Parts: sequence; structure tokens; C-alpha cells
Amino acid sequence: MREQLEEIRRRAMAELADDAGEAQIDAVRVRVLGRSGELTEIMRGMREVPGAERPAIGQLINQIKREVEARIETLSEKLKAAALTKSLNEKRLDVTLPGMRIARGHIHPITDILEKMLQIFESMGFEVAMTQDIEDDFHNFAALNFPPHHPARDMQDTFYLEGGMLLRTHTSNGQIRVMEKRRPPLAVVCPGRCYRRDDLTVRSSPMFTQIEGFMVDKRGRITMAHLKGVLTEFARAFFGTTAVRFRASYFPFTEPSAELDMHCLLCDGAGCPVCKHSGWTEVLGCGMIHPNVMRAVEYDPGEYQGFAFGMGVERTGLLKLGVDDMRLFFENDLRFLSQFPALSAGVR
Ligand code: 2NL
Repeated sequence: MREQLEEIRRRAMAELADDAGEAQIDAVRVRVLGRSGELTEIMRGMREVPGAERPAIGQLINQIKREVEARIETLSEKLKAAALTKSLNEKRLDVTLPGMRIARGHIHPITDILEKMLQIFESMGFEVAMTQDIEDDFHNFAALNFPPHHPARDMQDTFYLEGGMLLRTHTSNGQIRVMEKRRPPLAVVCPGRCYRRDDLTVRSSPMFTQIEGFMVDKRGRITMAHLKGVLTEFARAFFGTTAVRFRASYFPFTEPSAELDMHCLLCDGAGCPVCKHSGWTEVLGCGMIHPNVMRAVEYDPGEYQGFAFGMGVERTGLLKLGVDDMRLFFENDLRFLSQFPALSAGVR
């Protein structure tokens, strides 16, 4: 009996070698420890063992059982650890690798430039007023001192709608509407879309964006000096230059009128093909609001005085971004747009 047990032990331990696989371990467990396994069978045969030997044999059986169980436990743990190591190696995640780039859009460069401009005027105390694109003759032309047969009123130049309305040709209509409704002191900027019957070319578009502004208060409180101060500060904040000049000009709605030029950004005033060797580029138009415009909104020109200005956002955008073709702003080709991440990225 003892020899039989020793043989079971020897064979079991030999089979539970270091390289034993899961199947082999299982086979040994079933054969030795199972319900009809070798040790169980011997326990059943204990009746035939002489009484004096029984305790010793019983002890030996238990000892072998514990030994085999412990060995199986050790091997199983080893196998589990090996499986874990293998899976960790195979599914390794390198947390130091750069993340996957998420394609992220940004606002259109024209919207971006417009917002930047509004921000600058708001910082100087201007309000922002959005007004209608579809307008009547009075608010787009008559109130702005355009004579009845001014060429801008021509069907060739303006989009007229059925019923006598038109698409505004500038955002001055918005300023007229604000002045009509309210009394000075006022400082307002009006951004928006404008429409003219122009071809889409390198320098023009039938639909474009404008920003206009005005400041009105009691006579003597808003002078040409304020106009120069506000617009010089705009050029400094927007373009980063103080090299500007005011050149006399003409608009029906202002008197006197001027245009603000700044040193050409390309040659810094030295003269180059882009500024036609003058060293200067036009940025915006401005002037003191014409008395006839004051009368049109029922402000007494003897009592009130102010200045106004206007500029094209696309045209200014060409200068600011160094783009040489206005059509690019309207084509929405991502290869173009993605070159102009937001000027104020993260600010708004
Ligand atoms: C330009 C010139 C200008 C104005 C716009 C204005 C508006 C009112 C009264 C008087 Cl309600 N003036 N606007 C004044 C001067 C120039 O725009 O070249 N724009 C692109």
C-alpha cells in the first residue's frame, strides 16, 4: 500500500514538471485527486489495511494530497502570471505617444476680421448695431444726400427688388436707422453684408462685408480731431502701425471728407508694385457728417455735429492677411481657409 502511494506521488510529481501545461495539470488533478481518482480509491480500500498501520497510511495519503494540491496551485499561478505578461506585452499601450489629431474648424477669416474690428471699436465705447440688408431708397440713398440721379442709384449698379426695395449698397442705411430712432450722444458701428452689381474679380465682389461707424454729439463736442484720433487708434490696434495720413476726398454724405492711408504693409512706405510705388495704401473713408444727412434724421445741424467712417472688410482683409485675390474669401476652399486660423483664437 505504502509503495503504491509512493508510486502515485512519484508519477504525479513527475508529470507536474515546470513545463506542464494547463491540460496536463488538469489531467493529473482528475486522475489523482478526483472523485474516482487514485487517492480516493485507496481511501476506500483502507478497510483492508491492518488497524495498526491505518493512521500512518492515512497520514501519508493526506500528505500526498496536500503536496499534489500545492504543486498544482504553484503551477497554475505560474501559468496565470505568464498569460498576464503575454497579454500585457501584446496589448501594450504607450501613453507617451502623441495623441490623435482632432480636425478642428475655425471661423471664416472675414468673420474673424470683422469681430476683431468690432472689438477694437467696442473698446473705444462704440455700440454695435445690426440692421437690415433689404432697404428702401430713402435709407440707402436719399437720407445720405445722394442726388436723385446719382450714378450709384442706377439699375446698372444696384440690385433692385420688386416693389421698389433694394439690396443695400453700404451699411450707412443702418446708421440712418439708428439715428432716426435715437438722439445723440451716440457712438455706433454697423457691420453687415452689402450688395452691388459688380463682377467677382480679384478686387471686387457683388456681395461684400462693410463696417461703418459714426459718433454724434452736441456741436463742438465731436470734431475732426476726434475722427483722426479714433481712426488712428483703429489702425494702430488692427494693423499695428501709426504711420497713417488723412488725404482729402469726396463722399456725398460727409463734408469735409477724407481717406485714411497707411504705410504699405509690404514695403513699409518704401514703394513697391502693390502700392504702385506710392508707399501708401487706402484703408478707409471718413468725414464729418453732412448737414443734409443730419436734417434727414431730424437732427438740427446747428445743434449736433459728428463724424462717420466706412470700410470694406474683405478689402481690409486682403491687406491684413496678405491675400491677393478677393474671390478666395467666397470660395470656401478649405485649402485656403485653413491657412488662416482665427486671429483671436481662444479669446471668444
Ligand atoms: C468708404 C467710405 C464712408 C461714411 C462712410 C456715413 C454714414 C452716415 C453719415 C455719414 Cl449715416 N457718413 N458713412 C462716411 C464716410 C465714408 O465710407 O470708402 N467705405 C468703404
